Amino acid sequence: MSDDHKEDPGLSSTGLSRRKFINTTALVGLTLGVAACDKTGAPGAAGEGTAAGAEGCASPTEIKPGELDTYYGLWSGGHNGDMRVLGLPSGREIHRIPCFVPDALVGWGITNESKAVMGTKPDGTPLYQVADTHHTHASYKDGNYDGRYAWINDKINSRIARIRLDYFVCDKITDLPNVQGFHGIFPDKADPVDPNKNYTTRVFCGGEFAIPLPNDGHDVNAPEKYRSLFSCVDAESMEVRWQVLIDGNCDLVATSYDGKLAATNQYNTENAVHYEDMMSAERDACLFFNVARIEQAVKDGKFKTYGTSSVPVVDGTRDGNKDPKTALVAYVSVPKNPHGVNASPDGKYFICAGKLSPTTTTIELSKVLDWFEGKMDKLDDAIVAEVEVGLGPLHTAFDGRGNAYTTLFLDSQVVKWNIEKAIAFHKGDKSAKYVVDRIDVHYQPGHINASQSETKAADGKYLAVGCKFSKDRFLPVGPLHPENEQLIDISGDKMVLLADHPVRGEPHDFIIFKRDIVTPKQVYNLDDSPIAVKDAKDSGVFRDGNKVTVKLTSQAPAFSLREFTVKKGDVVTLILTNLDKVEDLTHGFALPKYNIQFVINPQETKSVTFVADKPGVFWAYCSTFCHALHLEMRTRMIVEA
Ligand code: CUK
Ligand code: CUA
Ligand code: CA
Repeated sequence: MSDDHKEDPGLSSTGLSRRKFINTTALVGLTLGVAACDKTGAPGAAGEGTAAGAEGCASPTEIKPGELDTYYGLWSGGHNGDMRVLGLPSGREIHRIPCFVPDALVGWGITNESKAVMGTKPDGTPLYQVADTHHTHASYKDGNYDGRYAWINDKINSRIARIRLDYFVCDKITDLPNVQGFHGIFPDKADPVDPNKNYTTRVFCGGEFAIPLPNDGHDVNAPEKYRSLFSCVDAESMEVRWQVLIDGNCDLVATSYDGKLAATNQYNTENAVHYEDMMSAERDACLFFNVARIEQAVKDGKFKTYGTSSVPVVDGTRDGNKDPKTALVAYVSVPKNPHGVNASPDGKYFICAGKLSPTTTTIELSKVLDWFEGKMDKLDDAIVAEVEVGLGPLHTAFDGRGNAYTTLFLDSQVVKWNIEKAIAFHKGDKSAKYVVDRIDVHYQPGHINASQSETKAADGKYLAVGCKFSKDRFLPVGPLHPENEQLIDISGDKMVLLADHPVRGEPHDFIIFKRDIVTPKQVYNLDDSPIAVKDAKDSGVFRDGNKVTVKLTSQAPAFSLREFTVKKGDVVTLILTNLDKVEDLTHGFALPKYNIQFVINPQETKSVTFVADKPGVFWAYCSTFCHALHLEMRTRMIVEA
């Protein structure tokens, strides 16, 4: 967009040009920032105002040495296949949780325990070396996060990982059958029929690419027969409960607060295989899944299975779902290649961004339910607003005060708009100024999320924006640029840009929640592992034919065995328990020439299995600085020829 003034439908300012508008924003930020300057740096803490950094006032994103951030951010780790944990507002990266891809620090993909989660090839190496994580969301209770779990998708291999938020580790990975390009993911927030289950028990997963079902080599040249599925995974067992066969495809996923509806936006209503055909229709769809009806259909045996998968697949196609009273799926029409579907924190609306249309579409959930019950004839009457917001709208966040914040990829902006005013405008009140503010971001934003945005506790303080291009914002480092995560203060009427954070590509999505939602454990329990070596006296070399178990403990600054001897060709399983109980007293175990390195946290047990195929002396050493005698902390593996 140029700086020239264009008639902006619903712009609440008094017709300011873009240039003036930006200057005004900056000024407001500056003046209010001074007024609101306080020691904690929390926006709005000193009153109404924003907390933009200003002279003589600490930046609100600055966390002084020794102080802690007030929010956690869970960031998708993109191509590293991990989840990153940030502290906000500082933006400091505190931790990375490996999931789908091996990790050299902790030995993910090296230890038997991590390989059991990741899955292995017949030769015992991890199943995959690559991943592409996009979306991460956490478990709910009473409409807010409950700190139990988070989930993350791998788009490349259609796998879903669960992270335990007590230890901040990945504990399960499930492959989705019949699906390629698993993209959107969202946990449910309640059960549609059991009011006692006001917490997450399901995770919904959208399949983006259509494939032949089963994908076993038949119909490869008949793309009109390719299909996409929407999947439901059990939050506890992580087993796939059911799938829905649909027309078109799935992109992002959202869930209602009452547990009755899950939705996916769909950009390929055309069922096309080439991009130009995927954008041939003027409107695509947002699909609503009636969760209770789908589960009843599964109970009633109204499903199919495909190939070797035993997961029940119900019919959610347009043809099979024409009668609202029995329909499992509703297809609401939304403009051209929509991207993103997000649930407003008041529980009333889902918002679909237009992507190829400069609009956002607001769908009222009670009306979708009315349609399912036969109380409303035209499903598209559930659309209560479809308003212009700018070019390339992708994702939407909320402040809990009735405002939505949508990224505009093409305009490189975030637009703040008021949902009820957009509804009034859509109804015909052309004086309803629904656009509240715009801010330039750097550059081409994709995902956006506000603190607590996707919960009933949306607090409207911080907004993070994942900018796909950083261009000139950081020191140049060659051709591969970092991405730019920007932090915006949304506590006032005007958005104020607070900080740029470079981030390794490509996170896509993230969530931000108050730090008291989780209470991470910092020391394991010895009983967490069934194979723990609970006492140094239990250490030793135990032989069963050519299978050898080496039991070892660590306690700074020594391993329990000073050396251990095996024979060339032995299949060695080494079990190591860290008996240190002190917080932060982690040891490492590195074994030269055997490709082994992993860390063991206080009271944690890990194991590795390898063939002792190289005779000689191998100094296994502690690879994590733990003690003044850390360098001396070694054991000697002797492999006899
Ligand atoms: S998609 Cu990346 S910007 Cu995978 Cu969530 Cu929209
Ligand atoms: Cu133990 Cu370093
Ligand atoms: Ca389309």
